Amino acid sequence: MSKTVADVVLSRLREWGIHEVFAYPGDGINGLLAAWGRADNDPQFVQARHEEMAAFEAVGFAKFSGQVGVCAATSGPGAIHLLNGLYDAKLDHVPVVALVGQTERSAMGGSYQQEVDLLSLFKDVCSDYVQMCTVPQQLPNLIDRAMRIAESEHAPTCVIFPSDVFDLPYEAPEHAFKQVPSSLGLTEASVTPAPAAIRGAADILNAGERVAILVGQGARGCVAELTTVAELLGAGAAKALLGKDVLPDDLPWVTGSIGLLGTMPSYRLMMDCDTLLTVGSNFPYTQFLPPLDQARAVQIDRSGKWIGMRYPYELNLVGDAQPTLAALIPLLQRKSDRTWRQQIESDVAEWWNTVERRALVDADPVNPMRIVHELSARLPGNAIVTSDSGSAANWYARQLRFTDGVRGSLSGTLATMGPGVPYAIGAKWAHPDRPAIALVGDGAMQMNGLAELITVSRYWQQWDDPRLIVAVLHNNDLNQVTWEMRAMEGSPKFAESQTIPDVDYAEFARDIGLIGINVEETAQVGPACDAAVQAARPVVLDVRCDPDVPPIPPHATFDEVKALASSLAHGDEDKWGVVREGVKQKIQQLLPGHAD
Ligand SMILES: Cc1ncc(C[n+]2csc(CCOP(=O)(O)OP(=O)(O)O)c2C)c(N)n1
Ligand SMILES: [Mg+2]
Repeated sequence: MSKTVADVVLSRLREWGIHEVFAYPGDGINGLLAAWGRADNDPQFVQARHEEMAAFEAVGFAKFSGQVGVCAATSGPGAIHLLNGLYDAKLDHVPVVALVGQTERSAMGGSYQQEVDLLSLFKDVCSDYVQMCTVPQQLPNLIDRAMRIAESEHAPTCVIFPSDVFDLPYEAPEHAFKQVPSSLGLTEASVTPAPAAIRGAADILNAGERVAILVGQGARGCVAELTTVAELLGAGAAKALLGKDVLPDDLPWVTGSIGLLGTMPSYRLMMDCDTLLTVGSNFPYTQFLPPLDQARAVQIDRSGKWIGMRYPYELNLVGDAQPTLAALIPLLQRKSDRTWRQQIESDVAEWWNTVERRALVDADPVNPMRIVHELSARLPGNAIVTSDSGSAANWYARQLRFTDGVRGSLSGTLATMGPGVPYAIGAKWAHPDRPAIALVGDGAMQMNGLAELITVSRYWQQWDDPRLIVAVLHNNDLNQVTWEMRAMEGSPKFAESQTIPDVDYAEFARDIGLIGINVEETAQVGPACDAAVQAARPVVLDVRCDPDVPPIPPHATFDEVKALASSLAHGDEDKWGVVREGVKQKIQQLLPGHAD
């Protein structure tokens, strides 16, 4: 039998080094599925429960492997389900290729069943590249460009196939008019700014007395350079959420996360500095950067498209982080006055004490910080940690102490609920030999996580290291919303909206062949974490957490947190209604702008 278009789609993916496609079937891609069968499931068809989760798995795979993630879905509803995951890729700058079916060419434009205008649907999310394949000669170019653009632009791309096109006999493009032959691969490029621009940056940084560094995911792989820069400048470095695993937390000058989910030393670093160096970050919350007229600032970013926002930078240095920092280092003068650096290091040391004390505050039944704290203490050095959106993101940002080599991520920019478990699954395809740990709220479990545990139960035996731990923050509440309502609206919890049904997550795990551990009280937390990190199969830690522990903003002191926690610990709604004004004021005093 001659090759079909679908055979060539799969063989081209193989030539690109793709070993897995996160997918869900349907008749829009039946021709592709038939080819998959002929290809002996190479690349592996990884079956998600829902196309959104297939897309999240591709995003997680791409984030943790550094390679392009591929997902596939059928026409109409399948394509629509992909969208949120693809937006997650777009907003966090992650390379993902989506392969999507469409109704047959003969039906297109006929308002046919499951016919959706897919070019328009994907136009925004895959704005870097979305194309439809209508004749065989468009291949391999469409696949090649989708892969190359995803990789070089760090963006999602999409190729749409009317279902009958998959079954057409393949014909390669010829050496002829209006034919587009294509080629595989692309090499890595490295951008270094012009020497004069580096000199300009060095002058600004050398003139400062109190230098702050902000790192994001664009600074990945630069621990040595950043350490040297920080040492020379006597600086400290704060981390944007997606840059949490870019610098280890055991370096004494690393102040941890910044922003709403940030730490006290990061806040002070930014508020008190006179010079800012931002490397590979588009951290959005300007109010957590230095006051606008206070600091002279330099930004390093790989692309002119993303540089210069968020702060009035004096110099926007377009370049990759590593070669730019390497070129900068010889021009930096070591600051002899180390007072600023000493202050930062003492703030950081004090902060880690605060983190521990907060985690040890009694709560009813379990303080959510405690479970994250105990997991942090047991994190294998090669762990990959994911978090869902919700209160878990606060604890991910503040409580976890990453050592060098630990990877972690979450939906940083879209901040969507739902990717915690799928990201961890994607991580297991990126690194089957590493343990994955997901921090997930019970709302996110009910939205996506429970379903995707079924995917875990289907595949875990193929992973070299079978450990995938899902820590469920079981508070029967959409707690992040409840706290936002209290803090921002001064409103009590609206139970109709935020109270969620009680589910036994551990029992569900046990029912599908995983290990499920119910953690009902604080004394069980440590032993449960021990069991999870030693287990020989995936584990769900179902932790009954106190919804009255506030995911408090960064500059709160330990005593303030404790007072808040205990004033709320035993409150019912009526009592909350009575106390809420006082608590609201208290919280607002802790918000930025009231920081003094
Ligand atoms: C898809 C989506 N829907 C809604 C939201 C708004 N949102 C952010 S956090 C959150 C609550 C999360 O609740 P849960 O998963 O139980 O975590 P908790 O905060 O209770 O720990 C909601 C509804 C969102 N970010 N994404
Ligand atoms: Mg919850």
